Amino acid sequence: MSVVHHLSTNPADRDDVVWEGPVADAEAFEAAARAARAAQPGWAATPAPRRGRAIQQIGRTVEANKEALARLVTREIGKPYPEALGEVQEIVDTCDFFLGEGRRLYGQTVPSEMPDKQLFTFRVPVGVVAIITAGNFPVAVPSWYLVPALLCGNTVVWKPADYTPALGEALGALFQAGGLPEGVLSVVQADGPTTFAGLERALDEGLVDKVGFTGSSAVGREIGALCGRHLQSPCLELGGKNPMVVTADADLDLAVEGALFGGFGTAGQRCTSLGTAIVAAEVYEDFVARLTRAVEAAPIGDPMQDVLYGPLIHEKFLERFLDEHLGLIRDHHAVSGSTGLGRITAENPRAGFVGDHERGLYVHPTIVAGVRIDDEIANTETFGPLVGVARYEGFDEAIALANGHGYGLSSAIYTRDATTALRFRERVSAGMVSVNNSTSGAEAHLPFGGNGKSGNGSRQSGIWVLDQFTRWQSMNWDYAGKLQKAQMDVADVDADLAFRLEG
Ligand code: UN1
Repeated sequence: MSVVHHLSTNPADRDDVVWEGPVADAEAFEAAARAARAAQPGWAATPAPRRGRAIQQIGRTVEANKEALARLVTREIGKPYPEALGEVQEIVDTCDFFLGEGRRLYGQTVPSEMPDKQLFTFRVPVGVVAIITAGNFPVAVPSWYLVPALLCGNTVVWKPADYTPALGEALGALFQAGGLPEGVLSVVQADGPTTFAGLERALDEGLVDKVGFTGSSAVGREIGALCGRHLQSPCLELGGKNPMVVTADADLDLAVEGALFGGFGTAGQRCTSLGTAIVAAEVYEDFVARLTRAVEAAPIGDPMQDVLYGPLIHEKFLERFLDEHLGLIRDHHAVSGSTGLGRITAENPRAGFVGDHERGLYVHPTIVAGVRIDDEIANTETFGPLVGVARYEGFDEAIALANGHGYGLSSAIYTRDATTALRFRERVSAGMVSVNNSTSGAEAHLPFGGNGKSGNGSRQSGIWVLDQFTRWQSMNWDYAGKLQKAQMDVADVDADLAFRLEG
């Protein structure tokens, strides 16, 4: 049998090999799920405060390795170093939140409708959890799953993105060093189709009880269908086409700053990245001109230097950006923001580029103005440094543009009017709404997730994710010493329903 190898290279320096090693086949994935199944009862029997203590130690271990892990994030996916530090901080924040949950993980006591009887609820672990994550947040987003899943008493098989194997190994090692018992978490390096086949086998064998997936809507649909056949509802965090509405009364400087970071930060490769800026006709020209100036002036290049964004994460994102997303630009659009379009090369240079563009996967930032509601570009997630700008006349049109694509992850409105902000909150289909802030940069303890093509309604982070990784069990305890029948042996209240007030 030939052994398949993963190879990851630095997208800012293609000669720098970051990781090379054998990858798992479908049997190996299934075996990991079997080992997780064997370890699960022991971990579930570990008192929750002790599991919380393990989460605390993991948080401290990650914190002690913050710079090293952030450097590896920059090296393996080209995320600018300050953002990479933020990404690692997000793991620490997640651990900080959940370490205390080990001493809460509350159930309830509930009154019974009968005497001498008491009702209770308990959170119980789901069992074995399979987590499959994307590489744009190669360590923070996995921690959103791993930390609460482990805290709740589940064991986990985690498949990192196939283009971030070094980070998968590193995060797995940090969790292990933080004191997890053997077999509680295993990291499986595999490609997508192999993982899918392995997952299918594990589900058939009854070895997996819950799936968490962050990635494209297309793959999410497949995973949702597979899990549905096994009567499971996965936690799905999928794509976005995140709108930002700019009203006529908005602070335009603030809106431009938000569009610059939301649209071009992380080279537009967040699921929360800005898709289309939807701008009131009165300020449309002004907004496009200001955003163009800001994007033209933004430093782009070597992610270890002070830049707005570095390379695209991997060849597959580069190819898709060049071949598919830029191909959505039409004659009625106006393109601006750089000294070229597409890949940055010697023949197609970017003025002010920081570092050596020849070594990496760099593309020009692209503003596409004149976007209309029926344009493909208004309805397609363009994972990369590309922002559409559409003009609107009335609020209804702004809402139609904001919701029309069928995604519903993040959204933003820039306005000085509180009523407009609240109306937007009410009518936008997104699971997350920013007011006078960009679409990206959600804090680690608010519910994170989307609707429509962005997910199946699951939410991560904070207390809300506990419902993904535990199931409610209810208990009733009758100490009357005789059988009391619910709904039947219940005393009624005498009331005079014919009673009316005088006059
Ligand atoms: C993602 O791109 O999958 O809200 C997650 C944000 C980040 C997380 C993005 N905290 O932009």
